Amino acid sequence: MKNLLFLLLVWLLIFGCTSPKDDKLPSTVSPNVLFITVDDMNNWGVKNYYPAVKMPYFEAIKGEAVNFTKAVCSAPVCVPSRAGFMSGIANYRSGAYYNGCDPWRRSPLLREAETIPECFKRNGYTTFGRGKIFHAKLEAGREEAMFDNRPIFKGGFGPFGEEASWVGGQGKFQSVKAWEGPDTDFPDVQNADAAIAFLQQAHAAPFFCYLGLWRPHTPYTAPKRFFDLYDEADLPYPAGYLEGDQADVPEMGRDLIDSLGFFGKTMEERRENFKRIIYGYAATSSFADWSVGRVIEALDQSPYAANTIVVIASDNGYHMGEKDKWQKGTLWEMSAYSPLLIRLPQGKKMELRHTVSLLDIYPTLIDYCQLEAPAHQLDGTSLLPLIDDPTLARDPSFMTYGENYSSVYDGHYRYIRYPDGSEELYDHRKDPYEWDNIAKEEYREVMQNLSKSIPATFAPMLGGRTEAQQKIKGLPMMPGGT
Ligand SMILES: [Ca+2]
Ligand SMILES: [Ca+2]
Repeated sequence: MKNLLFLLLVWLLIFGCTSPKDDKLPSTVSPNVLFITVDDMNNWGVKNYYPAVKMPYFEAIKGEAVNFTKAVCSAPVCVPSRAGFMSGIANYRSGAYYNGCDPWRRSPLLREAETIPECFKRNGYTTFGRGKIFHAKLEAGREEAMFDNRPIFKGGFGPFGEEASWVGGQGKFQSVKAWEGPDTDFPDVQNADAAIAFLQQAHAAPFFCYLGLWRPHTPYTAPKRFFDLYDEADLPYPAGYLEGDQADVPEMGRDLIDSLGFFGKTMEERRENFKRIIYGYAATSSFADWSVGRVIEALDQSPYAANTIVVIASDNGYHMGEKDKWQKGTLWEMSAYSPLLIRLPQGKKMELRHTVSLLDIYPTLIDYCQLEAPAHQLDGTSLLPLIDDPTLARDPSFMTYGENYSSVYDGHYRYIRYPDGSEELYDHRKDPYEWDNIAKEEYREVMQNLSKSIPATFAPMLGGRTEAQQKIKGLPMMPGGT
C-alpha cells in the first residue's frame, strides 16, 4: 500500500501538475515529419490514369495513406509552385508565376516569409534537407540557417544522355536513355541514401526531414532496370489524348501549347518521337517510385515510424500529349493535378476528393505538429479537419500561371479564364479529360459562381519571361528543361 501511494505521488508529480492545454508535449513525443517531393509527377500511377506504368511503392503507400485525388499546385511549374507551398503564400500575392522569377530574392513577401523548414527550426526541430528544394537562389546563408545537415546537396537533373539519345535532336533535356552506370550517378540516389542515413540516426529532438527528388522530371535517364520494365512498342498514348482537342480552346490557351513542335515537322513524325518520350516518362516514374519507396521502408524500419507524419507531393502535374502538349505550364487538369499523399501514424487511409491545394501542406504540418505558426499570412488551410470528417465541404481550388490567368476547380467543373477574358469550362463528371469546352451562355451562372474564387487583384509578375517570350503577345513561354 505504501508503495502504491508512493507510485501515485510520483505519477502526480510527473503528469498531474501540468494542464494539457497550456503545456506543449515534451519534445521527444512531438511528431517527426518526412516530406518527400517528386518532380513533374502526374496522375499516371497515383490515380491509375495510365495503367501501363509500374509504381508498386506508391501503390503500397496509397494503401496506408490519405490520397488527395483532387489536389492542385498553386502554379504549374517548378519554381513558383515551390515558392508557394514552401512559404504558404499564394502566387497571386507574391507575383511568383514563372520559372525564372527569382522569387526568394525579388519578392519582399517571400524574403520575409518563414518557410516550412524555418518554422520547424524555430519550433525546436532538427531539420534536414537534400535534393531539389526551392530550385531558386535564396539570400546568402538562408538555406544553411534553416537546415542542420551538411552538405545540403542539390545535385541536378543529370546524368544526361549523349547526343544519340536526344529525342528529335532536341538537346540533352530531351534525352531518353537506360543508364548502365552505377545508381550513384544519380543525385536522387545519393540524396535518398543521405535521407535514409538520417532516419537511421538517433535523434534527441523531433525532426523535419525533406527530400526533393529530381525524377520523373527530364532528362528521362534512369537505371536500366527501370526501362527494362517496359516494352517501348507496347506503350499506348495516354487515354486523355484526343486529336484536334485544342480546336475549342481560346487563342491564349493555345499559345500555351507548342511543345509537340519540338518533336518533328509533321504530326506523324511528332507522334513517333513522342512514343519514345512516353517510354522515358514511364521509366523515370518507376525510378522515382523506387526512390520514394526505399526511404519509406527505411522510416518503417526505424524507431520513428510510429511517430512520423509522411507527406508525399509533386510540385506540378504534367501533360503527356494531351491537347498536343508535353510537360506543364497550362491551366488544365493535366498541369494542375499534383499527387498529394499524407500518411498519418494512426493509419488513417482513404481517398479524399476535396479540392485542396499544395498551399495546404504548410498549415497542415503546423496543425499536426502543434507548431507556433509564422507571423505571416498562410493562404492554405489545414487538411486535418477533412481527414477527421470527410463530409466537410471545401471551397474551390485556385491555380494561376501569370497575372489574370485563372484556373478554378470545384470538383465538378473546371473554369479557366485568360487575361483577355476568354474562357473555358469543363464538366468533369461527363468529361474527365477536358475535351469539350462548354463555356457558353447556358453555363453563365456556373462560371459566375466559380469566378468568385478568382482573386480581385494579381501581384505584378516578379519576372521570369525573357524578351523573346514577351514578344509572343506578352505571353509566358512554354517551360523548358527546368
Ligand atoms: Ca516540377
Ligand atoms: Ca477540346
